[in-house]
Amino acid sequence: MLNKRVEAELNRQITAEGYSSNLYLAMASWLENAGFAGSAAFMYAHAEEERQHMLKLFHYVNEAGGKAILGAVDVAPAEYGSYAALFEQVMEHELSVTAGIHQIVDVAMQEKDFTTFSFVQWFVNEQLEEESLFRGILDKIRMVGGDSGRVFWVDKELAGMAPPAAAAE
Ligand code: OFO
Repeated sequence: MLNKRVEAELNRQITAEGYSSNLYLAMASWLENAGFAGSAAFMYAHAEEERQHMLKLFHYVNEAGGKAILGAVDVAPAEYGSYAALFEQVMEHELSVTAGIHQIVDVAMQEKDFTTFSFVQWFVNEQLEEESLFRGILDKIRMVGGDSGRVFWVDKELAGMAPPAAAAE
């Protein structure tokens, strides 16, 4: 049986990953409307990836003898101000997701739930990768000083980072 405190943490994270997916979908829409096709494709793909994170947790909770529940997912903002401001918000968001993952690790340790502790290491590593990915994108944006013309160069770079199917649409 899954420890109740651990189960509550995992379900909280399921909802958080659901919000990540919503947020990146909303950001993809903003980017597409602003003419940043490459970044929009990248964000559409990333929204899908967040949904996969949500499902990975969802299946684990049920497999471990708990009950997976997707809670109410907040509506993501429709406005982001500027290309640079949007990616600043992504970074901030990923840092909050990392904190949520670390909280699961902490509670799993407290409850001596070594199975969940082991399972959640995948997410610990994934967050390291995501933070590094978005920090790299922010560095590029800062390099061009947020200049609207030159920011399209960053957009082209992101087009190359989106999976082919997303970039083709
Ligand atoms: Fe689920 O990794 Fe980003 O949020």
